[in-house]
Amino acid sequence: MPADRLTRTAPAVPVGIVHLGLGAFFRAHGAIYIQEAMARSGGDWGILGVSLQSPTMRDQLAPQGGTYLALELGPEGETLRHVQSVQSVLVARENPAAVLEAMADPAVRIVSLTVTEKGYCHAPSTGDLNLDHPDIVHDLAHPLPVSAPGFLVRALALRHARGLAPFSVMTCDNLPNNGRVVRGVVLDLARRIDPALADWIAAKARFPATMVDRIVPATKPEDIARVAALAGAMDAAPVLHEPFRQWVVEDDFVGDQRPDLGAVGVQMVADVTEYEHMKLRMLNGTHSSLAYLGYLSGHETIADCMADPVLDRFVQSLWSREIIPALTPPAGVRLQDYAAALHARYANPAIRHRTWQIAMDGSQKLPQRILGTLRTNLAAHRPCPGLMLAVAAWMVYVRGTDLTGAAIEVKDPMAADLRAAATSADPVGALLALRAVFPADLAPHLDAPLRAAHAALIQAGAKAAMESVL
Ligand code: CS2
Repeated sequence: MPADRLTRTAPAVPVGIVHLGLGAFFRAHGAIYIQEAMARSGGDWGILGVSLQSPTMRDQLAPQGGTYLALELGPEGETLRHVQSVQSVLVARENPAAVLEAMADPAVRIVSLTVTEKGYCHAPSTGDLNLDHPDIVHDLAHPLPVSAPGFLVRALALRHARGLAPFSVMTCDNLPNNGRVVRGVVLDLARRIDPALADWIAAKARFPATMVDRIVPATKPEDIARVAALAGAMDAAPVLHEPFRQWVVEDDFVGDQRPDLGAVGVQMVADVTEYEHMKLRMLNGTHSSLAYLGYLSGHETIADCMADPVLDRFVQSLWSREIIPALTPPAGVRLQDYAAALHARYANPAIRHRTWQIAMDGSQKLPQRILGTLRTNLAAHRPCPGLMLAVAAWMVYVRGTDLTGAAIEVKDPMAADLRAAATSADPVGALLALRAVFPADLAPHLDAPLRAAHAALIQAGAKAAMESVL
């Protein structure tokens, strides 16, 4: 491995954005767009990254001046980029006061977030703030927060007290109406701390919704060696990603202050809803379906799933028979073309995106990815055996043992409750009773089809069950 450590080569840019949740996805998506927007149109939009929990990212990036390499993996070739838009990284657990001060800096006009679905501390089935969440209980009682909503509220409180304008809160997580969700949790928390603060935030802050898309598998140890060999310099935290990218952003920022994203291919729109539905249901909905059914069929990655003719036909049938008929396309988009493009992206053999990684946090993902489509189809009396099988596969997966009895490491904030329900005498009934996942009005309609799908999986196995619905 080369001995030289990657270093910053471009001058530092003053910080205009604080980003909460500096994971691989944002570094391979938003940070690259923002770098391009500054190169094209200027502006002091340097990014200060914040890791909410772990010091790892800071420890990896600090010796590299915040910079890192992004390796684009196309079916026909690779492109390496040096990303330098992140200026430095703070660790919230270590020094929450420093993070609040950074967010209260008058030069900061945007706080963006990729904190994953569970980071919003809401009930996925309703979008409401979960007041029993331990981090929210903590943040109501202490001025130095631990949760993302807590940081947003306490930083906005500092700005309010100092007579500054609020920042725009730009969520980049895979949630439907993500702008509305983050606005809702922030206002709810703020109102319980100081009603006048909540009124000010409601009147003056902005929460543009966004739809984000790029497939970015978690970086593996062998990737680090490969990128170092390509670059001739050691990067402790490279990101690997597919060529495709899309970002649709509601153009609603405090004082119109934002990087010139429109100049670098970001779609700036008045309403992102139809794009979000399309992406969450067509991409993430099939990703999760392939994750559970693919894992139970013994496949390690999405590309492996697509090389299996049964899963390939299954996912195409999900799109054409169950998901597309239940969607309203954004203006000018043909959903059949969107599905064909997804199919090619999934099949990209250079992207090793593990089914296990996508299967993570299913309790937070199923409502917006799959249950919304099921609801629309039930109302239209349209059968959806494939998506029922996907939900049933999740019900098997969260037992913590696959269909052969081998152990699965289930990662989910509700893992203990899921396992207890999934291993009870009535797994389907007990899981359907979890109101954080299944809304009360939907659950009874899912009962019979899910029992049938669950039984088919256990009796016939994942592949035979999928074949039976094709
Ligand atoms: C994936 C997403 O891990 C997951 O749940 O479905 O991260 C997916 O790769 C991205 O949303 C693609 O834009």
